[in-house]
Amino acid sequence: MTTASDIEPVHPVDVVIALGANLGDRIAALQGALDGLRATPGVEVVAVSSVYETEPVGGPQQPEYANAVVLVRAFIPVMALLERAHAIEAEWERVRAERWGPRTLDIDIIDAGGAVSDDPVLTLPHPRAHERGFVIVPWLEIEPDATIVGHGPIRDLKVDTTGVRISSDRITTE
Ligand code: A4P
Ligand code: MG
Repeated sequence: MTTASDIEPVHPVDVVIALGANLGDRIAALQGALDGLRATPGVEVVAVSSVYETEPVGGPQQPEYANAVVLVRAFIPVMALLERAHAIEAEWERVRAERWGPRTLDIDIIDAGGAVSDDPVLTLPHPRAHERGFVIVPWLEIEPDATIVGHGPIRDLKVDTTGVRISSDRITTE
């Protein structure tokens, strides 16, 4: 098995992070995630997408999500960034009750400098990102020339974008 620690990419590494929330004050949770990432030593936020209002994909019947994508430059190991993401989720009292179920905050690492890992703790690129409009649409907005290892340019992906609508809500680094 290739683990994330085996193939830790050369630093600094550009990391694509997807944020999602569909319980409670969703925008406050997304903003809290962004603030938490910004406050992380060795992490610089490079770009932040608009917020998107998205229909839930998979799981039980659940409320609509607010989703956004953030690009960061990481001077720390990607595994450390994942641990930080879990800590930020915990601050928002994320309860892992049900896979694909509703959550106050979900922080997924989508891509880390093109690294490939099948470690279940940190799978890279994120194995479902290439088929998800709620990831690809916001990612395209901030990085139109991006590619996903094994899937090519994200602009060429045939993702279902119905149910992905830009929102007037904003999260910001200001
Ligand atoms: N893990 C492995 N690789 C990664 C990675 N690249 N990034 C591990 C983040 N975590 C990764 O995650 C389960 C385990 O995956 C963790 O222990 C972590 O180490 P989780 O966040 O507890 O579980 P989850 O999010 O419920 O599962 P999963 O498989 O990550 O779900 P998805 O695929 O993220 O789907 N619909 C809309 N419209 N918008 C959404 O945001 N999100 C989901 C969750 C479903 N439907 C959605 C949305
Ligand atoms: Mg997740």
